Amino acid sequence: MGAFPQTIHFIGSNTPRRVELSVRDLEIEGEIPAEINGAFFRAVPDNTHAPLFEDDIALNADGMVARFNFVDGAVDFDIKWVETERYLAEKAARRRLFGQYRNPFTDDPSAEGVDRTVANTTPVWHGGRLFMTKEDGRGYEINPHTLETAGKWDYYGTLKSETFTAHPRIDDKTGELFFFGYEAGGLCSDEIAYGIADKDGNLISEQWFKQPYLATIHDFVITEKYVIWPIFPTTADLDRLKAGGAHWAHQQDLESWLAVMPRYGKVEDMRWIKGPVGVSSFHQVNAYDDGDLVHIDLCLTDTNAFSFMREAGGIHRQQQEIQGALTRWTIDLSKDDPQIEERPLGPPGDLPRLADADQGRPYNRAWYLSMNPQGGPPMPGGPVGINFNALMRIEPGNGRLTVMGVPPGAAISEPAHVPSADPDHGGWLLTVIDVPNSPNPSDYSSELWIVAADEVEKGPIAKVKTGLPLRSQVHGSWVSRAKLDASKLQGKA
Ligand code: V55
Ligand code: FE
Repeated sequence: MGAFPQTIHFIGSNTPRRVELSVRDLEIEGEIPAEINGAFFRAVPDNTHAPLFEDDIALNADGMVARFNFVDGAVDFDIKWVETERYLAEKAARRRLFGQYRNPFTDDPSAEGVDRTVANTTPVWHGGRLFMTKEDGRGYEINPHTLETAGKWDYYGTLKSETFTAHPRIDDKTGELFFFGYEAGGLCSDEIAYGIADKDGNLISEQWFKQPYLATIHDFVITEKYVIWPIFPTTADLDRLKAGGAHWAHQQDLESWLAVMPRYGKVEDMRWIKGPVGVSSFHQVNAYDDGDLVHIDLCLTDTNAFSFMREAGGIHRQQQEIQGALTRWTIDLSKDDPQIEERPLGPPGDLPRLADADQGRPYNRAWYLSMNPQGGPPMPGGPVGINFNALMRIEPGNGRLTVMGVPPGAAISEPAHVPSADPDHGGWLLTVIDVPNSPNPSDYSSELWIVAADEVEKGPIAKVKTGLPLRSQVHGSWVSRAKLDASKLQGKA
């Protein structure tokens, strides 16, 4: 096997770790609240083999599924590869066969026809099943007890879309899962599929529509009445792919769009609202409707946050120069020609977390990650290549902001939220913190911090120490013990 490149995609918390393991009874500092009973699943891109290209990126790494399992105040840790078609083909070949991120024209000829998706982005729990998702393919079902891969998920053969977003939205009240897939008809298809699965995990509708240009659509939002796709001008081009180029290039001169329709409506009733030029957002916090008004809260930046997507579009800007804000877009659907009204809600940042019960409804708190320049130089690693070092709690109604920092040089990853049954308690956040051991950026120890969700400024109430340097996650999900006990796939943890 070749050597790993020494770029931001392979150093710091992106250092390939490549180990499947199980550790029982992790060291705990403090006490785990009894209500934290269930599993925190994490999607972790890692590398089974060194890449074919020196400029390979973390988003192109193979999916691992990790689990912190909370049982009677103890915590066990496990991590396992997702056995995708791609993983199995490379395992058999004992080498890397797949080339650049989302470019099959750069693959070894022996990989032709093998599904390229890596299931490395979000663990999704719905209808009693766990899925590992990546937006360029369908999800893979994982046994939540053994972490073994059960196979690709197609809703009992009924799904038509070839892709499934890593950001479906679940309405906590109805239990329905709303999802989409872009490039739904295959590589560089301009079709978007919009689907709804009922609370039991059966596909009840799937409709297709076309997007205005071939954009990456990473996330979307629901409200009680509507479904909305924010579409930003980072576009794909089949000829560029055939020439061995990048899948995505940001276009700074192109307008953004909002596609809005009644969530149980027909795609023929889609309304298209033009948005600002050149902006980008990978994650939206939430949205809700209020009469004819719809509010959409986004982690917005003035250009694409991923350097490789900017550079493919000829945009050369340092990561630190990128401007942004947690932003509210409001539209008035009673108007014939609604315009986007924009106002800032909070400092720049990304990887937002919402309490499940607040999805698509008026809400008074959310959490996200940001960068505190006083925290020292950031640890390299994470999906973008530079880690966050602060956890923010925001009250979007009044702008109240509280912050939790981390030790100097440490990295923080997206928190999961564990609700409390006590209506006067805001629940807890679980977040992995990578704490440096030495000036070598690959030398750190990963800890899971437990934080009172409404008192982040007080810091952790408990720390679970893995004693290991874990590779950066992308997204994570909390699943309660009751849901795990009732899962469709069973097996010994
Ligand atoms: C993102 C993550 C991806 C991807 C495309 O966070 C976008 C954004 C982990 O994979 O393939
Ligand atoms: Fe994401």
